[in-house]
Amino acid sequence: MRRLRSLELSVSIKARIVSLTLALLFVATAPPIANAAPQEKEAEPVEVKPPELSRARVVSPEPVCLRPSTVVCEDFEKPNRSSWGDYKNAAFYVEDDVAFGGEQSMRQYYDRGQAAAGWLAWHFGDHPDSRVRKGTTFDEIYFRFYHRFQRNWPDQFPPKLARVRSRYVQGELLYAWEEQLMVSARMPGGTAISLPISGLAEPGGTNHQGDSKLRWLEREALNLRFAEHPGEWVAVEMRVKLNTPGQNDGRITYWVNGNLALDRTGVNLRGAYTATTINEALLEAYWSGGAPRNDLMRWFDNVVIATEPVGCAIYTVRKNDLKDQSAWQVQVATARNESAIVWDSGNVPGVGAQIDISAQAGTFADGADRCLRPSDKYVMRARHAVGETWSEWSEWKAMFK
Ligand SMILES: [Ca+2]
Repeated sequence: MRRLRSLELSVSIKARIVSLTLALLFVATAPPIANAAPQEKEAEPVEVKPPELSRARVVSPEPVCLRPSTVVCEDFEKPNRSSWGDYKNAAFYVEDDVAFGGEQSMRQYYDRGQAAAGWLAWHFGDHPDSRVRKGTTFDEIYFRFYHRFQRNWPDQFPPKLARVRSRYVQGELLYAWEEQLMVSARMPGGTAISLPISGLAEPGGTNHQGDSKLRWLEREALNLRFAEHPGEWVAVEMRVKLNTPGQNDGRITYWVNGNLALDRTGVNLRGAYTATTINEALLEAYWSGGAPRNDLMRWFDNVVIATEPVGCAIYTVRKNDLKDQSAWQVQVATARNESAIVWDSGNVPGVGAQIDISAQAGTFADGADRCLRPSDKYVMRARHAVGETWSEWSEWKAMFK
C-alpha cells in the first residue's frame, strides 16, 4: 500500500510539474494582447509640458502674525478693530480699491488745499488707553508697514508718515495725554525724509510748536526715494530702542524695502524716565501747507508692531498640478535682465504646487533685494519633472499684475 501511495504521489507531482510547465510555455509564447499597449507606451519618451504659474500673492495672514513677539498685526481685512486706539477718519478709510495684501487697505484722499487729514494709532502696553498687552512695558519696538502713493503723484509730498511714541496721562484727565518721547518719519519734500527726533532728556531747542519740554535731537536726512516709486508699495520699518535709564545707548533704525536706510546709535531718548515705555505707533497723513490739487490718494497696508525685526512680506506662487510629479523648481529674476536671478527655489522634490518666495524656501542671490514688491521689476519662471524627465522652463512671466 505504501508503494502504491508513493507511486500515486509521484504521478501527481509529475502531472503538476507538466501542467505548470505548459502554463508557463503558454504565457511565454502567447501573443501579447492586454499588456502590449502600456509596455510599448512606457518605452516612449515622456512629454512633460512646462508649468503654468499664477501671479504672486502676499501670504495672508503673514506668518509673522503668528509669532509671540508680534503685538499688533493689521491687514485691514477684518471688521475687528479692537486694537485701534485713536482713529481720525478725515477722508482716511478702509477701502477696497487698492491693497498690498488681501483686498483692503487704508486710503487717504486729499482735496486741493487740504492740510488736516486722518491718522490711526495703536495703543498697547502701558499706554493710558492700552488695547493690547495692557500693562506690559516695551523698551524696543519694530513698526513695519507698507505705503503707496498713487501713480501720477506730483513732486510734492505730505510731510507726515509715521510716529512711535510714549504717552502718559497728565493729572487726572484721561485725554490730556502728553508725549514723553516721539520718533517720527517725515518727508519734508522731494525725495527725502528727515527725522525730527525728540526726547525729554536731550538738550536742545523747542519743538515745532514751541514746546520746550520736548527737546529735539539733531535732524537726520534719510532718502526714502518715494518720488522714484509712485504707484509702488514700499516697505518701511522703524526700530526704536529706549536707552537704559541714565545712559546714552538708545537706538533708532529705519529699513526701506528691507535695506538699511538709517541707523542711529548712542541716543538718549528718555533720560532716566521710566514711568511709561513705548506704547503707541501711529500712521499719519497731515499735509502741512495743503495738498496742491484734488484727487490725490495714498495707501497704507500690512501693519505689524513687534518686539523683534519684522522684515518683508512673503509672496507665494502656484502652478498647475502635474500627474506623477517628482520635482519642480521656480526662479525669480529682474525684468530688465532675465539672467540676473534674484531668487531660486532649487530642486524641490515631490508633488507640491505652491511655494513661498522666501529665504526659508529658496536662496536669494547675494546683494538681491529681499523685499519683493508689486511692480513690473520682477519676472518668474518654473519647470517640473516626472521621474528624471524635466519639462522645458516656462516663459518668463511678470510676477504682479
Ligand atoms: Ca490688506
